[in-house]
Amino acid sequence: PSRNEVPTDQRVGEYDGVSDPGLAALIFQYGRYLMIAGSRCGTQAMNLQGIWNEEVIPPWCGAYTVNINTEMNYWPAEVTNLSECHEPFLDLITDCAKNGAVTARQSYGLPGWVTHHNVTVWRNTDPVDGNAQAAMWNVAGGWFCEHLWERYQFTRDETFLRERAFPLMRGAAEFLLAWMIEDEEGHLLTPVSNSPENTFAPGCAISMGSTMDMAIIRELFTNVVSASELLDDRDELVERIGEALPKLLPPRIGQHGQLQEWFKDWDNAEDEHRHVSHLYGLHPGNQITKRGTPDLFQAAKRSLELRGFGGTGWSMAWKINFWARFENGDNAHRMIENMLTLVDGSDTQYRGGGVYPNLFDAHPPFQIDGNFGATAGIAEMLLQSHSGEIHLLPALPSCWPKGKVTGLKARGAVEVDVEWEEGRLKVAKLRGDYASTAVVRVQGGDDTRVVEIGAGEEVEIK
Ligand code: FUC
Repeated sequence: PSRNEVPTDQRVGEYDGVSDPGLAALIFQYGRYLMIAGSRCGTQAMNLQGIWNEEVIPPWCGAYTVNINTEMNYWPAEVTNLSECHEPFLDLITDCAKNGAVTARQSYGLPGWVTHHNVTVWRNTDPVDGNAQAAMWNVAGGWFCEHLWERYQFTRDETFLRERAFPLMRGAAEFLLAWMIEDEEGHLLTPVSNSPENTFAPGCAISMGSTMDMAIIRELFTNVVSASELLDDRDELVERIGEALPKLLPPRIGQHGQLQEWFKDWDNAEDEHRHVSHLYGLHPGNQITKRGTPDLFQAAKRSLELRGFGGTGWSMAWKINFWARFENGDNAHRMIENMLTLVDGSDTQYRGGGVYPNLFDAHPPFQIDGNFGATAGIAEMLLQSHSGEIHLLPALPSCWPKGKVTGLKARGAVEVDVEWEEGRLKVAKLRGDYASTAVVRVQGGDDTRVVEIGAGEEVEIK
């Protein structure tokens, strides 16, 4: 019988990549289905369990954990062409900027707005009680702004950028600029931070300038300057943000050849922590790329190798995305395979991640973010556009020799169809509502070609 007739739990149990590529396609479409079902204009943004929560007090109180989980929920929104489903999260960001301005003023005596690692339906932006390795993390506003900027990148909606995104981006940057201090070498860095939920020694999580903090700030400041140029809207604050950029503490390579996670080279080579925050510049960011920053790229890869191929459900989903950015389709697929580990529906204790028999992501317990992370990761294996070019099939695994995908979205507001055979691109179609010039790379090749796409036209690449 066709694999589609086999019960899902059995398919998951038997998944080896080769004999049932349709299950990966199903996982991909399932994430889109969940997004359409769970996040529409006027609804709440999806939290840890989304609309599928069935408990009065769900795990982690059904919060928005914004040091990874909420953003991961929305990774597939733009790239899988569901931009309108992004709206509830963009609304949440807008609300947080209001409350976050009060938190910035009252808790820090600083301008702009701030959000910490946990938000609820009431949009509280202050740190929660409990342990500092989660709570003392105040760069969420920066990560939020990545979603605003990306929304513009994928849609080219300049009104959105001008009226909604830019004022929030500017305010988030204003807080972070005021929050940073200068070290003895003249670098600007965050004075107190963590690397979400990890520790560098037993009980020790707080230091200055963690790599993730600095990556988020560098990205935000870069995007504020770009947006201000695009909109021709510069002022004294934007000038100061631009001047701060070259002074930000840069990413560094540590003793294990890894991308250093902390201010000092405290990284433990045995550390398999589920968070891989120091690789923010690789994904979802775009500061670390194969061709732009080859040394940091190698170091980031070393870091990921050290973290291993396991983790909670969402952690494995993140690793699909990372390996896709490393243009390593087989390792990306290995993460899909690891994620497709069947977890008993009655199991709510953390014992290694996977999926439940209905394909819901299992942290465990149930958390919906891993589903969205997997969908985004699969998209990232087939199409990337974070480094100024449209890269077709950047991380195709050897077990998917033949296939096609239609209607993915690339930055620049270009819609992309791709078809491949015998592991090679057969044909791609690019189209958009706006005229654009795209630099196109195919399957990690050395050459790129420049393609002119007329407004409303479709261009074929063979
Ligand atoms: C963060 C993660 C946990 C879990 C929780 C909801 O604290 O580190 O693994 O996903 O959020």
